Amino acid sequence: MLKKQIGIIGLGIMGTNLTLNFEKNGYQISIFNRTKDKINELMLNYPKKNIKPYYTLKEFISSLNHPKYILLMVKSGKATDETIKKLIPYLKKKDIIIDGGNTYFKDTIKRYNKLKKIGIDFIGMGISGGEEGALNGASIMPGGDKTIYNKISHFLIKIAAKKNNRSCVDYIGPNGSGHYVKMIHNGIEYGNMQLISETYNILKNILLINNKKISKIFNKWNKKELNSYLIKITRNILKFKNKKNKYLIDLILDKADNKGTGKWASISALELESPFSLITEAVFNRYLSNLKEERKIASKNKKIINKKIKRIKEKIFINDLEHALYFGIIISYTQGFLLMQKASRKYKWNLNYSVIAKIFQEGCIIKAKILNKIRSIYKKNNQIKNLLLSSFFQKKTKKYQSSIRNIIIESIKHGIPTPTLSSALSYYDSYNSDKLPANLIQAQRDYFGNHMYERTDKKGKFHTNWKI
Ligand code: NBP
Repeated sequence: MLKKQIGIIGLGIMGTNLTLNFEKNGYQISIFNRTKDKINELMLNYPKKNIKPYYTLKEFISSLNHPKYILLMVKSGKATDETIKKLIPYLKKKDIIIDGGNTYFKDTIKRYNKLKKIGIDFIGMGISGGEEGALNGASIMPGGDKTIYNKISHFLIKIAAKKNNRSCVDYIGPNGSGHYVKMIHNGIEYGNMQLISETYNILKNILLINNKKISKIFNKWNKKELNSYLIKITRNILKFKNKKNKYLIDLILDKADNKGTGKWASISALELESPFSLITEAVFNRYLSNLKEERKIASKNKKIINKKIKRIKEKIFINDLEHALYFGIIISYTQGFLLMQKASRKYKWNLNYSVIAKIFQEGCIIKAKILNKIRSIYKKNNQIKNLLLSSFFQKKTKKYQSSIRNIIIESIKHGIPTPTLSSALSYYDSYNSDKLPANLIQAQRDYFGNHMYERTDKKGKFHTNWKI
């Protein structure tokens, strides 16, 4: 067997860049794509690389020795099913299919079970980092049988991003767990992006400061605890000017699309009954942003309050904003990791969260300094109930809570929306409350639906005839 031989199907941005990454690492690559154009384009651009193009699936498969390693980088969903169906007649037992697409984890579980029955091994593998990660080192989350992971780990380690000489790849767990973790990664990405966009909006519309200065503020923040890939690219975006010397950010329409992974994560949170309010708010706000025409009409009703905060307060306000953003980011990761904990129990995946935090530390969109802390907290105790119970985040949130309150109050006064910042604080306030008004909800449910209630003074379930 040629150990350094891999077949890649699907030559979109990701497939093409992963092909180049493998090649760079000494692998011989066979490539195939549904339509010929992408194969020709890749071969034209890189004629001297150790890449072998095939124009039929049969030739492509024949070029690989048994057991064959085949990486699918096609559009998730129907395209993945169709490709697997076409592959099966050419495969033998012990051949390995790796799905590197953004696949819904329940589809991965189904495919894993189906292929297992015919002896074909299947790995559902989340990949993050976009085209840059695919080319120079991605964050990789493989799920499936550990024995199969061990067979492919040698090449995953090579193409993964590196952090302090550690590869950002490791075995995640059985069947759909790799794609689940990638889905949560994307959920946290939605949360963090929305939080950052809210702080940008506050700087722009409360402090009325320009893009250049906002970029400098993000640059400063990026040197401290907020250091992350998303803060870095925000800094770069805000200072970017087009050929006409205009800030490009000001020419971009305020509508944000999505590819559905944030929605899947929120659906899973509802199914598993795990609080995921911040990330779901971020998903909802993408939908809200798309109601551009309605918002245009409705905005005529809103009284514009454009009173600039007094200059003397500006420094304190920016400091508060920095802390408020960090507070929000803490809650975004907290809710993401909590949901993974719930899913791990439900699907019996036995996830290791310090390993997951390690994988997120380089090559992916949510890489951030905070992950170092998260990693060490879970390393000490993989079963900690909530990151907010760790002494580090307990102290941080306690210290920064007055900042986030100030920011939200000022934003409300100015009519500036802070859906995720507010959600972060509400979650924190609820989680840190010994008493919530759920006693009243219990009573209401019992009143209209005879649902019974529990008491503080006695054990058991009780019903009251409230209407007399
Ligand atoms: P796309 O998601 O746009 O997928 C394009 C590839 O899917 C092309 O090779 C295309 O072939 C193939 N394809 C389609 Br579309 N329908 C097909 C079908 N019915 N049968 C066979 N092949 C079909 O490209 P991408 O952005 O490179 O993403 C690839 C995978 O990686 C996706 O699942 C994506 O969600 C995931 N991912 C993307 C990113 C990113 O940043 N872009 C990051 C992480 C993961 P064609 O050329 O013949 O149309």
